[in-house]
Amino acid sequence: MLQGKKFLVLWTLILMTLMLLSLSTITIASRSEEGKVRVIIGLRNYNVKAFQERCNSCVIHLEIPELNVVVIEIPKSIVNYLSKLPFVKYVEEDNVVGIFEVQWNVEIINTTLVWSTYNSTYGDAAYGYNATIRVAVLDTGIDYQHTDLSGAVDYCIASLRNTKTFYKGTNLKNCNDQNGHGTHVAGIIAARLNGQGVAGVAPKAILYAVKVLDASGSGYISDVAKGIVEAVKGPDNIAGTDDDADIISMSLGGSHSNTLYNAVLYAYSYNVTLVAAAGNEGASQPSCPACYPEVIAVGAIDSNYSVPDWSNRNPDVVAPGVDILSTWTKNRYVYASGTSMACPHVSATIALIQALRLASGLRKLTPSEIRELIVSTAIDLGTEGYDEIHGYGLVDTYAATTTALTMHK
Ligand SMILES: [Ca+2]
Ligand SMILES: [Ca+2]
Ligand SMILES: [Ca+2]
Repeated sequence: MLQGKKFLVLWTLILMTLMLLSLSTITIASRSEEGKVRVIIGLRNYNVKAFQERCNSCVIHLEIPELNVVVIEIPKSIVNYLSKLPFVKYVEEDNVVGIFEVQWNVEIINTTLVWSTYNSTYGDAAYGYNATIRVAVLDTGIDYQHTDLSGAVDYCIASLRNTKTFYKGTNLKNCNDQNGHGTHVAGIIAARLNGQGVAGVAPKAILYAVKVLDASGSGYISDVAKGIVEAVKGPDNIAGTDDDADIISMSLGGSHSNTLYNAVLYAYSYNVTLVAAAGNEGASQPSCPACYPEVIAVGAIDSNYSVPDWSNRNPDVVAPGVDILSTWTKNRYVYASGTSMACPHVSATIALIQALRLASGLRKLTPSEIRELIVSTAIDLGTEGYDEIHGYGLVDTYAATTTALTMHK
């Protein structure tokens, strides 16, 4: 209260001085920002330069002489008083104009309907959280310090070109992202629903960062295979336990490899669902590991439901993959395109499915059940039924989760 009163007295003095248009300057002691509001002052018969001269210790955050406005921070209690001053045309709050946190890509697959429908009954499971559900992101690492990924990563597996660098543990620094790609993918899955930045499809899901690609975005097939095996085993190094990854999300691809396929089969045998990007070569078939029948292959669509030329044909399903806004290194947000962006939409959808299944007292679905569920609930696009451009269609998070809660009871 005292602080507030002091503010008021101080500011009244300042404003009275301004009213007198005295040539003396004003000194304002620096204070805590508490109780202050950022306002735009539209000036009348008085230019910005003059305002500045008479208030040279005012912290003017911005001035736009062409519009005769200045931006300053003042105690909320004097806004009304200020607006009545003769040289003030108007005072308005300088509100934050943000991007919409929930972007088109999350809306178009009906994810917000999942959140709003199931949150009241199943709590955080509606946002992809369950104590035992983990999505392993095999990529360039994850910027785990990004404010929009706060608490999203709880384990690191790094297998990068050299067995000496192999790491498995909770020191997330070893899985930090020097590229941005992995952080973008992680954000599409699990960026937090926190009123800022963007939101992922499963904004309370927990991730394992599995760094198998280097700063340039490439890595050996053996690193990917090792990453799959280690993600399956999880922190306790035993496959088939609660801490195993449940979903392995692979926004990467290349040619067929026996070793890679065996790693896929290993994961599949432990009921880990695998999802991969179809690839961006405009090829007639998905690249590998998306090429394997045990892996859900995801192609890209844009916001007009069109599949770009570069999205490899014959995917299982398609998901948003053109101009997707997501998290990036150094706390940034970046638009990116590729089947790499499409893949994590499906991975996150599966996290929602499994978390909701467990929350409702049902068992987790097996990879083959998940695949059947994802393709059968997809929104058919293009020619009726399966077609080589859209696969079975656009993944529908709401239809998939709703069906998941009624099947295999
Ligand atoms: Ca957010
Ligand atoms: Ca385990
Ligand atoms: Ca179709």
